[in-house]
Amino acid sequence: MRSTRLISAVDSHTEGMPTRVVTGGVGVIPGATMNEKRLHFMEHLDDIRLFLMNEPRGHAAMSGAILQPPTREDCDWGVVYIEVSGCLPMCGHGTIGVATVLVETGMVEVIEPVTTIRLDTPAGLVIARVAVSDGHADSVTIENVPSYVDVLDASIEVPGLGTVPYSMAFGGNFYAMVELDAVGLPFDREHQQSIVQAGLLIMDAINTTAPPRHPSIQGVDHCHHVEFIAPGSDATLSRHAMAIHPGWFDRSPCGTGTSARMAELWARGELALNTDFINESFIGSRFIGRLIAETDVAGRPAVIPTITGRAWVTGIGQYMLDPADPFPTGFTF
Ligand code: PYC
Repeated sequence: MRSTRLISAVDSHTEGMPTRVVTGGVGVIPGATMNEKRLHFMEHLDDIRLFLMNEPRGHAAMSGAILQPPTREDCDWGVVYIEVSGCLPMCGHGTIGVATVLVETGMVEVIEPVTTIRLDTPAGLVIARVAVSDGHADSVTIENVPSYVDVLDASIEVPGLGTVPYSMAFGGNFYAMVELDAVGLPFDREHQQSIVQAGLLIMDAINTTAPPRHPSIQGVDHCHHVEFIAPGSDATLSRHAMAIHPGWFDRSPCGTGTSARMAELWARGELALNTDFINESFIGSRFIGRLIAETDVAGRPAVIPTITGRAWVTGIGQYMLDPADPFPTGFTF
């Protein structure tokens, strides 16, 4: 057995969506902040992401998180998120997976009934409160970064689809929110190919003519997520299909997408602070969201969301690269 690379990871899933939590083998990524580390990783170390996310070690909807020493004194761990699409500034399901793994492997001091973990993410401080009983992480509530509406009730010309109404909100990533009815498609996994194709066309049109840009997080300047809202959704219970670049669906209810959706509902006056909001994924799994405070992002009205969900450890792996392996960065299919 030969290997020129050895990466250790604890695999988990959060409400159906995988998070491969990398615990060793990457080293300390250069950068004075976690976002600088993210940008450095994207430019110089992306082969590690491709190695871990692509087939044959990963798959077309693979996601992960690389543990790092924090760059802020007020945090316990730092995180660089990886997935098939690139490196997100923040990932909600991934953070719930990271917090679960940190508790269940004893990589943080575990306190029952609640273990609080402060995470340094590229998008800013995220606090994870893990409900623990008998050493088991039962659920995780993350306090996310400030979330806000970028554009409310805009429309975009999309080749092949015509005029599509949408709103754009930030919840750790930018989300275009589109009623599924507006593109004439049913909320049905049998139509997933058509839904994801519509999502990619909408992303393309937005990124070409009206790309969003975060005012203070460098390199957050495009839309790679379209949250297709199912008919009958409201500010109490919403169902959606989350189409993600380059062509897959979030299996979880998407923590940053739930945050963006709550920011939108709050901006419409439909969701008050301290009120439960249930967000359901395309596979029927759920997160419970809440808005706990108002704030601002560079002068724009914003809110602080919390997201509660569950994750489960699925395996422990050591990922190796045989020097004769013809696919050192994997492949997509
Ligand atoms: O949970 O924030 C999330 C997320 C982003 C992409 C996939 N999941």
